[in-house]
Amino acid sequence: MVGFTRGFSGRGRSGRDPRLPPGQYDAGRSWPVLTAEATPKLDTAAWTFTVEGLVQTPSTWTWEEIRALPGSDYEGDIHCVTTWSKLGMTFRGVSLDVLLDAAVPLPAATHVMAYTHTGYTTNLPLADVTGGQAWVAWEAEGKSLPREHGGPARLLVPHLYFWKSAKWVAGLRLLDHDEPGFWEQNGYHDRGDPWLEQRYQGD
Ligand SMILES: Nc1nc2c(c(=O)[nH]1)N[C@H]1C(S)=C(S)[C@@H](COP(=O)(O)O)O[C@H]1N2
Ligand SMILES: [Mo]
Repeated sequence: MVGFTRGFSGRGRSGRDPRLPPGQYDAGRSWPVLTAEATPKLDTAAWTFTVEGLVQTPSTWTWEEIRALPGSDYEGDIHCVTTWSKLGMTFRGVSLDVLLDAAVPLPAATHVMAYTHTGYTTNLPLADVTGGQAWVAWEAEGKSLPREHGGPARLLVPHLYFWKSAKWVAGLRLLDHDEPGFWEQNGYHDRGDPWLEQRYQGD
């Protein structure tokens, strides 16, 4: 007479949370900080976000302007290549769809290089940052994004490993080809799908 409630715990038969991609563990309440550069102190009065490169209308938003755009939420999980995941996170920001719709990608655009106010970069196929899959996020867990987690705003691309979610994001450059960003030049996988365990080049 035991075992009937197992399915209600949200765990798989193995006891593993089915939201965890292969090779990942649940970090629980802790949210590790992973930063290659020094954490900047960015003033929102001088902060901007730009969409440029292969677009019809290169566009820059100030902090006030981007905050005035229609916001949306992400509720779900994030996965770091160093094997921690955090389940059931909440972020708020603006969908990249809204920003890209304003700038209008040219037909030749296939990839984006996300760049930051600190010099960190990461590359993504345009198809991974459209269709409701990516945000410029300024809130996490109902609070302003902490500085060490990329505040005032970071990129959020939660279906890929978290190194793609550039902290202190400053803009997107649309390209007609792929180009490796900071970690991609240093051995990380070009795309980084956690469900396919695309951790390193060659995975
Ligand atoms: N600017 C910048 N963004 C970055 C990084 C970084 O070093 N610099 N690290 C990436 C990596 S490897 C991860 S796992 C996440 C970590 O975000 P967190 O510190 O908020 O957990 O940010 C990503 N974005
Ligand atoms: Mo990471």
